[in-house]
Amino acid sequence: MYSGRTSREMMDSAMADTTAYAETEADDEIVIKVGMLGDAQIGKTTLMVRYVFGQFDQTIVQTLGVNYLEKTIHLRNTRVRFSIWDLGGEREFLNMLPLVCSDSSAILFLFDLTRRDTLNSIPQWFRQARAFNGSAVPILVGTKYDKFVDDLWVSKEERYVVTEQARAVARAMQAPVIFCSSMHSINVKSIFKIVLSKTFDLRPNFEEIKEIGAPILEFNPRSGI
Ligand SMILES: Nc1nc2c(ncn2[C@@H]2O[C@H](COP(=O)(O)OP(=O)(O)O)[C@@H](O)[C@H]2O)c(=O)[nH]1
Ligand SMILES: [Mg+2]
Repeated sequence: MYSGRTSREMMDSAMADTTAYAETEADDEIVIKVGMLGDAQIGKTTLMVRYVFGQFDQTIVQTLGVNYLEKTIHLRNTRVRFSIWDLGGEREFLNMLPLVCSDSSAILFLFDLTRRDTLNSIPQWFRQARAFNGSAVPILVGTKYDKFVDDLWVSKEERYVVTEQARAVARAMQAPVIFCSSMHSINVKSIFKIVLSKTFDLRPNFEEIKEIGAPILEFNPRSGI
């Protein structure tokens, strides 16, 4: 279960497994640690559950501390094990930031597309994460795309403003930017494909999506300039 481990157990396993990007000799398995950061209630835990279990779970309880989940996929002849760490967004969990950030190959910086304040927080999350990990690939992820394109929640003008602001933040971080919906399963797998392509320096086998109002997927930080 995704919330079944105590932070003590996770701390122990983090210490035991100090290389996030480790190739085990017994089999061709590579472990890629992915950290997830962002304000509370933006859909971090929902996203990891959607990716790992393929379900949209509305009964997820607020993350107290850190959630940890794993998912193994196959890339050519290699097994790739994503080890995904999700930090509770409340400020009191900031002391666990090193646990999530250190040794991560990629860090997802998430914000809620329907709440500008959560995008405004990203530069601070980025600075804090960089203090513990200067080399992880950053990826900016806008959540709740289903709500973002609903006129009841977000006006057309607001969609334009948020998209342009997200691009500017992504450029400043030199990060790809992607909009997703865990509820409608839009771009969820693509996030982890971007993690793979950036980690292994592979050319992604899908096209960028740049049209305002579409589920944005821009993996070249300089695109859109
Ligand atoms: N409409 C919509 N709601 C979502 C989506 N993802 C998460 N939510 C809702 O947002 C709330 C917060 O989600 P949660 O995963 O607990 O956020 P966290 O605090 O960042 O881990 C919950 O009520 C979720 O059901 C999404 O893709 N679309
Ligand atoms: Mg959570």
